[in-house]
Parts: sequence; C-alpha cells; structure tokens
Amino acid sequence: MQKKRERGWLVLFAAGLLPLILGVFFTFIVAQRIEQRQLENTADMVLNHAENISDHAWDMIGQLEQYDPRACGTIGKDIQRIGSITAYFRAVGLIHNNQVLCSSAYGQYPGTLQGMTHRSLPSPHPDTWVQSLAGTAGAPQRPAVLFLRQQPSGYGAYALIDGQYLLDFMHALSLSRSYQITMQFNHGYRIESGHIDTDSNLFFNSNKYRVNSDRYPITISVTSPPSEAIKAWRQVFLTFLPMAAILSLLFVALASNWLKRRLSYRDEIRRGIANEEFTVNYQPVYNTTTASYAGAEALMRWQWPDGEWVRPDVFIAAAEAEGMIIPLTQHLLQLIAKDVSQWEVQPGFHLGINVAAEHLQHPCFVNDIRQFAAKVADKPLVIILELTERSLISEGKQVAEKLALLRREGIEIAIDDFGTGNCSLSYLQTFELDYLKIDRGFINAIESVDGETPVLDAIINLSHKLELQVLGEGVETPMQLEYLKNHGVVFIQGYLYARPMSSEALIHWLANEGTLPLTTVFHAN
Ligand code: G
Ligand code: G
Ligand code: MN
Repeated sequence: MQKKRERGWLVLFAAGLLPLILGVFFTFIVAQRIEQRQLENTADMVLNHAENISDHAWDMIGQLEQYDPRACGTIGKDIQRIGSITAYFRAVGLIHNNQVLCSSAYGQYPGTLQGMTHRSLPSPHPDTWVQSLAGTAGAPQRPAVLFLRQQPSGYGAYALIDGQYLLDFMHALSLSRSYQITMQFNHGYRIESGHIDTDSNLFFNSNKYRVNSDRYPITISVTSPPSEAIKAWRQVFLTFLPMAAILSLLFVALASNWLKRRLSYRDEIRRGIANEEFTVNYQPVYNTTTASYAGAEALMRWQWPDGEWVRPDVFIAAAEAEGMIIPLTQHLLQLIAKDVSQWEVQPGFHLGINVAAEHLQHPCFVNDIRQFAAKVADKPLVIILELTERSLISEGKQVAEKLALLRREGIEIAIDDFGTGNCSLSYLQTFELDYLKIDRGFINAIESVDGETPVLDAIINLSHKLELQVLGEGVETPMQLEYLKNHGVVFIQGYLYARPMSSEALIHWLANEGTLPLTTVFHAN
C-alpha cells in the first residue's frame, strides 16, 4: 500500500504534466505551420506584384513598338512623355541590336545597351529578354529590371523598371516580420530587402520558402529568422496555455479518482473474496475447570496474490470504513461452515465469531447468523458472537432485540476487548450477555501472582456479580494464568495455550493436545 501510494504521487504528477508537454509539442508544430503559411502568403504577394509590373512592362513595350525606330528624332518627345508619366519606369526606349536609338531619359543615341546595363548581354540577342540588374548607368546603386523585345530585323523596344518600386513593396512586407525577401528575374541580380542573422538556435531554424512564377522567369524567396519562429510559437503556446491548465486539472482529477479506486480496499476486498484469498485461523480457548479446550475463536486472514499477508486489524478496519464488512463477514461465515464440517469436537465446543457493529444493525444480520447456525447444526457447537467495543453500536434497542432473539435459539453473546472501548458499561446494561472477554491490556497489567491488579480485579468482580462467564485474552505467561485462575477466571485465550492456527492444524491439535491440561504442557516445556 505504501509503495502504491508513493507511485500514486508520481502518477498524479505525470498526469498534470502530460497536457503541458503535449501542448509544447503540438504548439511547436502548429507554430511552424503558421510560420510556413505566412512565408507562403508573403512570397505570393511579392510574386503577384512582380507579375503585375511585368505585365505593365510588356504593355509598355507593345506601345513603343508602334513607333518607327528610324524616326527617333521626331518621336523623341512622345517617348520621353510615355517614359516619365507612366509609373514604375526608369527609362523606356527603342533599340537596334546593341545600340539604344532613343531613350525617354537620355534622348537620342545615348549609348549602347551594354553600357546602360553595366553588363554583357547574351549574343545574339534573344527575341524577348528580361533580367534584374544591380544598377544602370544613370543610377548605378539602384537595382532595375530590364524588359526587351527585338524583331528579327534587329529593331526593338525596351523598358527599365525602377527597382525602388519593387523594394518599397518588399520593405513594407519584410519589415513587420523581419523577413528577408529576394526577387530575381531570369537569374539576374538578386533584389533584396531585409537581412537575417542566421544564428539558428537549438530548436528553431530560419525558414525559407521559394516560389517561381509560371508566367514569367521570376523567382521569389522569403526567409524568416529563428526569432520569428519563437515569436509564433510563444503566441500559439500562450493561447493554448489556459486550455492546457484546464486539461492538466482534468487529468489530475481523473488520475486521482482512478488512484483512489485503486488504493481503496473496497475493490481489493471484493477481488479477494472472488479469488478466495481469505482464510480463517482458529485460536483455541482453554477451560481451567475442565483442564481441556473449551472452543476456539475464528480469526480472519488475508493473503494477497503476491504472498503478502495483510494485517487483520488493518483490513478489518478498512472493511468497516468502506462498507465491506458485511459481505466480508458473510464470506467468512461460509468459510467457517466449510471448515467446521471437517471437525470432530466435544459437545458444547465454543465457536467464537467476531461481528461488527454495522452488521448487527443491518436487517440481514439475524438471517445471516441463522443460516450459518443451520449449516453447522450437525456439530455439537455453541456459537458465540463477539461484539467488539471498537465500533459503537448505535441502534442499541433494536440490536438488543435481535440478539435476544438469537440467544433464545441457543446462540451466546460475548463482549470482546472488554474495557478498551467507551461503551463497556452501557453494553452490560443494554444487551443480554453470556461472556466478557477481558482485553489483553488488563492481563498485561498483572505483576505478580499474589499482588493486586485493581482494574482487572474490578472487571472480574463485576462479571461475577452479573453472572457472566469471564475469559482472559492474550495470556502469555504461566503467572498470568495462575493469577486469573486464582481470581476465578474460567476461560483463557492466548499464546500460552495456543496460537491461532489453520483449520487442518486445529483438527490435529484437538486430537493430540487439546485435551491436555495447560500446566502439563507448561511443565513439559
Ligand atoms: O488475530 P488477529 O490479529 O486476527 O486480530 C486482529 C483484530 O481483528 C482483532 O481485534 C479481531 O477481533 C479482529 N478480527 C479478526 N477476525 C475478524 C472477523 O472475522 N471479523 C471481525 N469483525 N473482526 C475480526
Ligand atoms: O480482539 P480479539 O480478541 O478478537 O483479537 C484477538 C487478537 O489477539 C488476534 O490478533 C490474536 O492473534 C491476538 N492474540 C491472541 N492471543 C494473543 C497473545 O497471547 N498475545 C498477543 N500479543 N496477541 C494475542
Ligand atoms: Mn475477538
């Protein structure tokens, strides 16, 4: 039981902790998902923006293609106007092969495409071409995106999107979440916003998501720092925390309920009855006047499947406390009846049976005893019901009537452990009795054969006055025996005479030692 109780605390602790541990684990996964979803959303938005701007650029090129590139001188003003009033564009213009014919920013013959973009272009020129650039001749520090379409004749048009438009949009998105966003057209320069320290910690890494456009050669990648993952996780965990607390309490309540059931003797006793773990021992009682056995008291024993014996005072008190004493006693009566059927005893053999207060007060009591008496009716027994003083009999009058009824049917009544409870004297008045069993505490108080033991002497005198038979319990020494005999105590029970023994042992004992006078046994030793 002790071990069980210690394990109980562990179980409670684990039950309380479990929702928290699971919570940490699940919120971690949920936070990762949320984080991933946000990365995807951000990347999609940026991609959308890049695609829109690409659409604009190609529209612009379509518009420029309506002009005759050989007439740059006359259309120059138009091109300048288109290039400067349309949003997003740094410059637009017409080309012939590598040569820029006219540009909205620089007018006529401003130079070569290569000079403008600061990089070598593929040769021969593809028909349509897009690339992100680190800068252009006019603004070398500012990224741009070049869109270009050329006819087989070598004539064509270009449009330069100013990277600032892209960066502003990317900044707006990356700032709030400390993301790093990069945009790349056709493996060109990486237009980048935000910066990430890649100091990944133990559990949280930076997350990265890449997406490609299916309409244009655009690649967007978004990276979130570990700190974002932690922030997301903390947020989800805090939202989950109240629920985890409630779950914790619920688990602890369920676990403690389960433990209580497991720790209660109620189920154990029920199981013990079903598994026939209970047995009965019998402790012989000596009659000093006949110098032979007078009978025996039935004492219940319980051995658990693991071999451990449970102390009777422990499990009987538990059975009384948990409402199991009646079924247990009923079971005991069956066991005794079975044992008794094997015995051969002298007429008038006293069979002492302990009954609990609760059983006495229960309507089934008289019937239970009658049934038992009927089962052992073929043996010349006198059944003695021992009422313990440990628990108070509350419905005194009704119990007294029941006992009187049984008494008329030949059953005798004893008060057990007399003197230890606080109702001894009132019992004497309420019930019709046959025996007093003097508690071994008073027997222990005997100091010498010819001395005085005032309380014990008073109890013995009292029982004589009331014409009750007296039994001394727990007699362990010849001196105690001598004293009790001298004071007229007829019945003796205790280790000096015999210890409690199994039914089989009792059968042998009755046949071999039971009829020997106690002094003989004492002297023989
Ligand atoms: O011998 P022992 O350790 O068995 O007895 C311990 C206590 O348990 C004693 O006070 C005795 O009265 C009680 N006891 C033993 N058997 C029974 C029983 O069958 N029913 C009841 N009610 N008490 C018993
Ligand atoms: O209370 P009740 O008389 O029912 O209980 C009898 C109890 O006393 C049992 O536990 C039994 O084992 C114990 N017992 C019987 N004889 C002796 C004895 O001589 N000495 C001690 N210490 N216990 C005894
Ligand atoms: Mn007893």
